[in-house]
Amino acid sequence: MVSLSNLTPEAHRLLSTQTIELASWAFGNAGTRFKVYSTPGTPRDPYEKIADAAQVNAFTGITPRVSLHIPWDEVDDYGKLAQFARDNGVVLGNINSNVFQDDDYKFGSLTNSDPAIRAKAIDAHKHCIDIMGATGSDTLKIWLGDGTNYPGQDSISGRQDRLADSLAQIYAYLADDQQLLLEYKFFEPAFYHTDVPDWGTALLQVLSLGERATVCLDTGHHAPGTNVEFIVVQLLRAGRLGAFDFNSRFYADDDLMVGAADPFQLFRILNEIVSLDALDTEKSGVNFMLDQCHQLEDKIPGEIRSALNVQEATAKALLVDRDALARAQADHDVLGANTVLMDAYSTDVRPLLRELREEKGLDPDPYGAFLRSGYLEKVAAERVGGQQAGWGA
Ligand code: LRH
Ligand code: MN
Ligand code: MN
Repeated sequence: MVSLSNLTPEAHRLLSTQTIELASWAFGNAGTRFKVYSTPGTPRDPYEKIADAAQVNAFTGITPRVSLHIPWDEVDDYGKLAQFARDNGVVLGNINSNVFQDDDYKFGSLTNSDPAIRAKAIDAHKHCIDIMGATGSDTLKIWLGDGTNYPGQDSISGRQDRLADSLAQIYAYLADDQQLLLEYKFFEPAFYHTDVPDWGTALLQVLSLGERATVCLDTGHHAPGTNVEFIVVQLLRAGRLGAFDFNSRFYADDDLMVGAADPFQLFRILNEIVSLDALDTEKSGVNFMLDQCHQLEDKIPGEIRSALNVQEATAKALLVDRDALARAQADHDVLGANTVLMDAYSTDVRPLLRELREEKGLDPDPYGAFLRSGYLEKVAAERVGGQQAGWGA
């Protein structure tokens, strides 16, 4: 049975300081275009979403930041919201812009050929940057629904030009200590072409902006069969992997719990992160976040389970015998190298993680401890008419 003593001191430090950001919208009701189911006790406003996110942190000890989506989380006083977060033991993280739910953006937002609509979309991002000033967030995260449904509908090249110009205006509005993340997705809501469909497009766009612009990799945003860890390596090598949106998928952008559909892929991703020394966010600048929707399962337990899945995959990646792997690779020992990876992946790291939590004064079983805490029953009684995530209706 492995224990903490099987980790090197550096691996122990990395595991014990690992953090994962949570998305506020994960705590709202979610569904598909067919139906949004409600969960008793669903948050009714951004304050309640933050309170729920804080529960995940209280029990796991590894999720101290909450990402907001604007305008889903629009409030009058962001300083007050940030203080509320701090009072609950967390801080506000990235600010995500939303320019995909307004009728004006039907034919595009930052890519729109209508100057007035494009200006409105740029202003929406400046508004997000103003909010960052008030919350103390340092990162603006942009995902666009922009694209076309039919060949010939618009000029693909003209849209790239307008996108580059819009992003440059937004980037120029950032303070020197703020940064921009551009997230790509291969399709949906657009079905013929999407304006930022892949890591190559996102990378080209951020490279022309400046050093404080990087790419966000959402694990659910690729065509089936894509080797996601290869993309991780490419972006890290270019110094432009800014963040992950973790989730898992069986078909398209399913937004299921990370590590549920393909725990081996999660391990392979974290293995590359560890091997390229990018786990320490302070040093590498890579922010790890969950971007999930909990349609059937309870949201707080779903987020706890997901955070633990990331932690388990990380512990396994940290257990990979790097010297043995390097030797096997140098010897072209195909099966030997693969065995080193599979040995780590097959290790049951749960005892080690229980020890780590005890070391931090946490309950070794965060999932069970939360269920026993009575919080779900309390909010179900207190909150009536919970909010939809703003997503998937
Ligand atoms: C787009 C996306 C993006 C949005 C979130 C709600 O599919 O992954 O990150 O902000 O979903
Ligand atoms: Mn995402
Ligand atoms: Mn998505």
